[in-house]
Amino acid sequence: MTRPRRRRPAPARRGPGFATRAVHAGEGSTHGDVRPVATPLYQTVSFSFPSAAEASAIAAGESAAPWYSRIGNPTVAALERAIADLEGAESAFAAASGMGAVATLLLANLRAGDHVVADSGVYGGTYNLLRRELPRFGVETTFIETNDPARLREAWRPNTRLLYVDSPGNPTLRVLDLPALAELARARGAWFVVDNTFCTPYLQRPLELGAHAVVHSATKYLSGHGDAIAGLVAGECALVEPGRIAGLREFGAVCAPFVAWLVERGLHTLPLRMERHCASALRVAEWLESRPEVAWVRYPWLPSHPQRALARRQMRGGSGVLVFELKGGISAGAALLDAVELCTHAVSLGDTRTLIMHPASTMHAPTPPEERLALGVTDGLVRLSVGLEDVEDIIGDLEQALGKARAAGG
Ligand code: 4LM
Repeated sequence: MTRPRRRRPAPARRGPGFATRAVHAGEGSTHGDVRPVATPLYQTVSFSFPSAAEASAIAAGESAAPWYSRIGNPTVAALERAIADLEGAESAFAAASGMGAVATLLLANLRAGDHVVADSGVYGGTYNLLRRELPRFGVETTFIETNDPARLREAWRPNTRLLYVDSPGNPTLRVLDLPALAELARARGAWFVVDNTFCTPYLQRPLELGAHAVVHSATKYLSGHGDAIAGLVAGECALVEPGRIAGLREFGAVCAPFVAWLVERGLHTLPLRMERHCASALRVAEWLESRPEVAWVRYPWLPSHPQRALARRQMRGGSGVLVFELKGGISAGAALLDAVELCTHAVSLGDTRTLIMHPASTMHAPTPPEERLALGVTDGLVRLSVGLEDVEDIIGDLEQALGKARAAGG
């Protein structure tokens, strides 16, 4: 009699990996008997009601069937499903832009008398919304460097309902201790919201580190090709659903179906693109740091980054954005921007193309200089979003541009 062979224990089952989910998470749209492989584009305003009785049920919310694209559209829903999956969120909603997402989330969840603590490294548009617009509705914000526990304690008030940060900050690239901030916000009964635009869920998952919601300018890495403006919020239902239901219906900053289609398609290649952005940005950052014309470079994966150890704990890579300042200050920076040929002098980031820009004279131009400096945006700071071109060509272009800037006396 042969002894039964001992079976090897089955390998522990784990769910599909990130790249698999990036390709498949948006699937599930069907149209009658037709079973499209790619996400179908429902470029329609309304959906006809099958009968009067069903029309009433649909309008009353008793059925999930779509009926009007401001309230729900299957192409937009595919994108929402995909980002919720990739961020590990209960729920998600898509909006017309990153700012549409931020504004919808905040307006749907805050009320007059509430107080927000925000990191001073938040994106300029978010800063303006919190600093200049929301006070008209009775919502005050205190901006601080949230990595400083003493300042954080000092800024906190009994009515602080929300802690809002970007990590890494735009354009300071300051990295924040997300688990520590989550613990503090949760202990004090406040929401913790993280703008995850720079990292995407491929490099950083704030919800797993304790955040209640993440915000994205999907305009950037998620869509990835510089041809779509969109925003996303993903997180706990308690925070996301008011944004989706009241926020989008009444405030109306919905994502257009074609844009949602582009972003969802972009997600399929997100892991590949992010790997390349990270590898090339690190090479460019190291090269810039070795140049005599450069005063300093900041990139989360450089040993010289002040929060390098923290970045390596909570991020999988440094992403594609770096900032630097030339020794010749603002005039040298301007000469550099005029001299680049391959790099495109434009705002935005996360594009296939390498984009270079000067925040003090563009994004932060409306901010008074002393306020801007307090946000870490120095006069000569240049921001580079490293694209998907051959890295030798990007470095070659910067080299020739630095040469021209030097010749111009910068
Ligand atoms: C830029 N950024 O930096 P929409 N959150 C972050 C951002 O960088 C942005 C937004 C939200 C830039 C735009 C000109 C971290 C935008 C706002 O632009 O509304 O999709 O995202 O160059």
